[in-house]
Amino acid sequence: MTEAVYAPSAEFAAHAHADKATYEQMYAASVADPESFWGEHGKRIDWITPYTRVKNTSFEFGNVNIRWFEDGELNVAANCIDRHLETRGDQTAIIWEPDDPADEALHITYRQLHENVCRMANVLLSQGVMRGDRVVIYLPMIPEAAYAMLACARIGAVHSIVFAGFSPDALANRINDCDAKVVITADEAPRGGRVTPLKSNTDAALLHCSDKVRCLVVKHTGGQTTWVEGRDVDVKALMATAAPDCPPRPMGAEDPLFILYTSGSTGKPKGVVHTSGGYLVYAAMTHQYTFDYHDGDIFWCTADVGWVTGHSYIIYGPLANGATTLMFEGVPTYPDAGRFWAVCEKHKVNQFYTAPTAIRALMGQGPEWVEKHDLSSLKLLGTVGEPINPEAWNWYNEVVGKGRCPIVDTWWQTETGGHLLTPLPGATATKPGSATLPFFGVQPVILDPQTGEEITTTEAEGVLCLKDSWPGQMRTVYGDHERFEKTYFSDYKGYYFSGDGCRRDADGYYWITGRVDDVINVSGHRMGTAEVESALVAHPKVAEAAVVGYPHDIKGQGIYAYVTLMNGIEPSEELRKELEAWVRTEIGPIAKPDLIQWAPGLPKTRSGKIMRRILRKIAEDDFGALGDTSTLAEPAVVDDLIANRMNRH
Ligand code: 6R9
Repeated sequence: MTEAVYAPSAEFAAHAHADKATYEQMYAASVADPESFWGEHGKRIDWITPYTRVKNTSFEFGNVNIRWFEDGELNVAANCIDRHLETRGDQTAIIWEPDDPADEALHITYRQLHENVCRMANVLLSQGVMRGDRVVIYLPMIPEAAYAMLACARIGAVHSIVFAGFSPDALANRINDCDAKVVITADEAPRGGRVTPLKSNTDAALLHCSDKVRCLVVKHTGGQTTWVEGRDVDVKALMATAAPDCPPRPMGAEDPLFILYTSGSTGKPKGVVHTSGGYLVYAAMTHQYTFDYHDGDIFWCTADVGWVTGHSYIIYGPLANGATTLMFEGVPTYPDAGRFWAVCEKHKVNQFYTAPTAIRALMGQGPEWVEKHDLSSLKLLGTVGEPINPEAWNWYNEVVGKGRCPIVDTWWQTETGGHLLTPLPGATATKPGSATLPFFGVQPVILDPQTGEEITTTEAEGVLCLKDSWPGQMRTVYGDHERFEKTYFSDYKGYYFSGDGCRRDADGYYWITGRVDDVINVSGHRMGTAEVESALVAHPKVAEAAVVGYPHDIKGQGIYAYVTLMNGIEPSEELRKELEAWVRTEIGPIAKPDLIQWAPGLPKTRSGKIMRRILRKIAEDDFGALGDTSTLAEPAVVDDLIANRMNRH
C-alpha cells in the first residue's frame, strides 16, 4: 500500500515563516548549538534585565536541573499586553464567543485587556495576594479567566487552573496541594445550554480547605449563590472601583508562572510547574511557526483554558505574538452540530486548532453541517491531544479544509509546554496520522523498552524519549522534585521519558502509538487509571477495582472498569448507576466509566499483582491472544471475565 503524502503548496511555502530549506537549516543550527540558537530566539520577547546565561540543564537522574535564561528578568503579562499597546492598542486581542449564539460576542482590544488585567491585579493585591502566592482559578471560558491568569503573572503570583468540569473533591485536593491563598470562581458556567454550579462546587470544596482561603466570585450568569460574608468577594464590583493601572513586577526567568495538575500512573495528580522566561519564548515561537501565524490573522484554539493547550495556545503564545485569539464558551454541538463552523464563518477564523475526538464526533453528524457555512477564511487546521486516525484526518482535510489547508498534527504534553513533534505547514509534507518531525531544538529518540538502548536505525519502534532540554520543559513537580525525577528520568537514564510509544518510519517521521503507562486518553483528556480505581474503591460497596482503556469510536479510548463487590453485596443496574454517579462526583464527568463489569475476582499473579495486560485484552474483545497466563494464581477467574465481557463486536 502506498502511503498518502501531502506536500505543502508552493504558494503556501512562499509566504510561510519557514519553507523546507529554512526548517532544515534552522533545525540543524538548533541542535548543533542550542546556546546560540536559543540565545538568539530568546530575544523574541522583551526582557527587563537581559539574560547572559542561556542554558543550564541536566537530565542526570538524582541531579535533574532545568534552567533557561536564568539570570534574565521579565514580566510575562507585560510581554502579552503592554509591549503591544503602542503599535496595536486598538487591535482586538481576544474575541469572546458566548455559549448562546444569540448573546453578543465581545471584541476586547489590547488596551481594554490592559485595563481589565490591571484592575484584576489590583483586586488580587487588595486581597493580600503576594509574589509567589498560589491562586487557584476555577472558571468557565470567560474573559475573566484570561484576566485572572494575566493578573497573576503581572504581580508574580502563580496560577493553577482547575478545569471547570472537575468535582468539588478534585478542586479541594488541588487547592490544598498547592496551598492556595485564594480561589477565583464564577456563579455558574453555561455550556451547551446547561449550567454547572461552579460556586456551589467551590463552597463544597472549601469545606475541606483552610478557612483562610478567600473566594473571589465572578458574577457571570447572575444565578443565585449562597454568600459567605468575610470569605466571598464580588470580583466585578471590586474591579469596577480598582485602579486601572498596575505596574508589572519584574520576575526572574525561572520564577514559576503556573502549576497545572495532570494525571500520571499513580492515583495522585502531579502539579506540573512551568516557569516564566523559557515557557513564554517556547509557547510564542511554536505558535508562530507551527500555525504560520501572521499579523492580523484570527486564531482559534478550541481547548479549554483548564488544559495546557488553552494555556499555551489561547493565552500565552498568541498574546505574546500580538495575535487576535478567539475564546469560545460553548461546545461543538450547541445549538447544533454546525456551531464550530458557524463561529469560523462569523469571526473569519484563519487558523483552527482542535482535538481528534471533536473531529470524529462532528464527522458522525454528516458533511452538511460543515457545508452550510462559508469557511473560505481558513488557511490552516491543527489537531492535538491524541493520535488522529486517517479517516478523521481525511475528513478534516477534505470536508473542512476543502483540500487547501495544511493540517498540523501536533504532539506534545502538559509537561512539554509547547509542541515537540509537528509539521511546519510551509515546510513539512504531511502523512495522515503522523506528527511528522521535531520542532527546533527538540531531539527525539526511540529507545528499546527492554534494554533502554537508543535505536539508531531510521526505522524504529519503542518508547519516545527526549535527549536534551528545550525552553518550554516543565521544571519540577510542585513540592516534590523527587517525584519529578522518578517519573520522567529514572526508567531511562539520561533521557526525559514521555510515557508514549512511538514508531519512526523510513522517512524519519514519528508516529505516536499511545501511552505505554497506566494513563488512558479519553477524548483527549488524560486520565490515570489509578485515579479512577481509587475513586471506585472508596465506595463502601466496592472491594476492589481495576480500570483499563478500550478502543472507543468517538472518544479514542473509553474507560472500562472491573469491579469486585464486598461480600454479600449483589450486583444490580441501580448499583452500576450509583457507581457511575459516584465517580462523577469524586473526580468529574470525564472520569465516568463507560463500561462496568462485575468481577467475582481479578486475575492476579501469585504475588498478588493484578495482570492488567489480560484485563486490557478482554476489554478490547481480543481475548484470543492473552499471552502468557502461566503465572496466574487462579486461571478460572479469566474464563469468568471473558464469558461476561462488556465490549462485544
Ligand atoms: C497537549 C496535550 C499528553 C498526551 C501525550 C500523548 C497524547 C497529545 C498527541 C498525542 C498523538 C498527538 N497526545 N497530542 N498523541 N498525537 N498529536 O494533549 O497534553 O493533556 O498532557 O496529554 O496526549 O499520549 O503523552 P496532555
